[in-house]
Amino acid sequence: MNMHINEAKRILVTNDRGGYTVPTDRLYPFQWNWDSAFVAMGFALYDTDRAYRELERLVEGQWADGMIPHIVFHQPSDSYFPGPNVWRTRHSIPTSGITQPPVFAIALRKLHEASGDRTRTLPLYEAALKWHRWWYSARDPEGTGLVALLHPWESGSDNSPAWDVALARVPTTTDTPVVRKDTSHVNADMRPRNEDYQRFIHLVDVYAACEWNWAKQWEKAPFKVAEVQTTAILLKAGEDLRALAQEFGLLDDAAEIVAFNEKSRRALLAQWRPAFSRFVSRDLVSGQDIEAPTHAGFLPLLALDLSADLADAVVAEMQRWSDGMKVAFPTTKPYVDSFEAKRYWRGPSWAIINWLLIEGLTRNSRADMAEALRLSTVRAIETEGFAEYFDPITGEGCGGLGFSWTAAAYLSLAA
Ligand code: 9WN
Repeated sequence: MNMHINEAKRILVTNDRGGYTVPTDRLYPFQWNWDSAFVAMGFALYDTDRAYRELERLVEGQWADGMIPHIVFHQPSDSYFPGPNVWRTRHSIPTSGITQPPVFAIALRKLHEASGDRTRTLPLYEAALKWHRWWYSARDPEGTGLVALLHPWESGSDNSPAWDVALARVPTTTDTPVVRKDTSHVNADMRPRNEDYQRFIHLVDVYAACEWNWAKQWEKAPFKVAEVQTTAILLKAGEDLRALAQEFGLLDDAAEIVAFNEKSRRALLAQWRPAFSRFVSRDLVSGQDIEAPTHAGFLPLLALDLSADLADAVVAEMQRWSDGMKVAFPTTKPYVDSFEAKRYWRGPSWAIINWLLIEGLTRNSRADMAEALRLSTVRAIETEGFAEYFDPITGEGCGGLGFSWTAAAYLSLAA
């Protein structure tokens, strides 16, 4: 058997903390939302019971309004900032107060197909539907079809150049002292800057002062971005949720989900910009398009069936970004001013983003590019190990090591 597969499984065992998986030891000592969804897809390939546990433990953190938080603090740890005392959310199990990309229902459908266990899928399906309803009410109160993020951490791509303009408006003052822990685990040059952290925590202070009431937050938010990557993931997850509703004979639910999906499909298509050959997000504070060239502009491939012309344009642009890279796919267009090959979401390649892009390329019948990206990802991991992410130019593994979602991506992509 491929020894890397054994190693990937071993990492998932090492990072197990009792039915849930931490992203990596010390740097991220809690349960993260979209990390767990990717991990569940990895487990679904060989241990469906453990995959269900991963999602069940995440749902323990779900709020009464339907939100599934981006972090569930199951057990205390002092190796991460900001912890529960900064979030001040007063949920029965301590959680953060913001969310993360809704990969959950994508994982749930794959898991259900692997297990056929309706009894175990159904409560998770209900949790997912509540969460999708939350997205469409709390994060799109005007019914545009694009859902908005109120914090860069909600994107999962924390310090992406996509947020530079919108985040610059957020003050650097904080009521909470910023006591970073990440830079004691990982080289500071690979992490967001101090100024970013001050703004991240300013936003947490603003929302804590709203007592985490979503309507108040919507009104007060100094950062509000209607985002194409999150909407694309929500739409794909919505398609999967609808398939489950249909299979379970829940026809009212299915009709409700179809309406969500149609709205988002139309809205995403309207964000296509031919001049850039990609989709763009919108800054809801300024009303402007976000033109920064990041990978998010290609993520709609995951959820849309593009016309041949559009797909050709997307693939040609993706190829231009990939040319000369040792490991595709760069999260920022190589060599523009904001590109930094090792700094987190400002250029590096991430196995989970590649995983989503591969699914999108396959859906849109671009098998050659999907295969090239798959091979590039698998090779990077086999050469450098299960790093958090990779320098696209040198291929070097960066950030945390023994990373759970890189292991899960490998299990799926190497198979
Ligand atoms: C904040 C756990 C998480 C990922 C995110 C990634 C990073 C956290 C941080 O780590 O974010 O949520 O403290 O840097 O950006 O995508 O879910 O792996």
